[in-house]
Amino acid sequence: MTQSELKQTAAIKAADAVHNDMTIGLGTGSTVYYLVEELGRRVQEDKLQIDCASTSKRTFEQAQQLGIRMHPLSEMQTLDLTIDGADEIDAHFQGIKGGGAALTYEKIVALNSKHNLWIVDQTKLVSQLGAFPLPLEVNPFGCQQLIDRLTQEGLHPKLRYTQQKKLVKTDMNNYIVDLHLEQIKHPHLLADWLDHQSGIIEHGLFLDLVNEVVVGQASGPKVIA
Ligand code: ABF
Repeated sequence: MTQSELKQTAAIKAADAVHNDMTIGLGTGSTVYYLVEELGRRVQEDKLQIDCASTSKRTFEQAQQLGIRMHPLSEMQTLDLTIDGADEIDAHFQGIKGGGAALTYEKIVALNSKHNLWIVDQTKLVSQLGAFPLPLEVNPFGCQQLIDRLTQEGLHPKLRYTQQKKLVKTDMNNYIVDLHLEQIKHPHLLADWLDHQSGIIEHGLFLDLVNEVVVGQASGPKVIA
């Protein structure tokens, strides 16, 4: 099976956790794309009744076009369930997210959800976090000074650009800086340091947040809780 097919199997399996009258947080990324497609099908064909909030404009637009009832997060109570993707997940269910430049809204939605479920293909499962560059959403104001400070700390920061060599902008029009760390031995210590750096709006360490992971694999999707 291709990586896309593995993602799709995980997404369709995760859709089974969505039932009538639930409030759902919809994540961002190519795996979640398949989830939204499947939920849209169930809304249209099976008359699934759900109310959703999104972690990005692109997910909001995709879901709305499929007839899924979408709301601003601020109009919702704590969400019953949020389903999102991830870039890395270790054995302790700690994760890195933000490859899709939506990490700030993703963390806000995750923190306002009773249950968080991640859908991934098996390549996302790692023994130690850090091979995937750790995304930071940063304020454009003073960004270069922040990058210089991160460099002095030995964190190997790089501004993220598109393939067309344009600066990546988040839905809030901020920049993304990726930390090329190779390995993160103490994610909680790093997260705490990053949380106290002016100019960093959010980091991609999602720690002690996810409750359940659905992994797309050739032998069929596997639920890990
Ligand atoms: C999003 O899902 C991001 O946090 C993460 O980068 C992405 C995973 O990418 P994909 O599902 O496209 O592999 O939540």
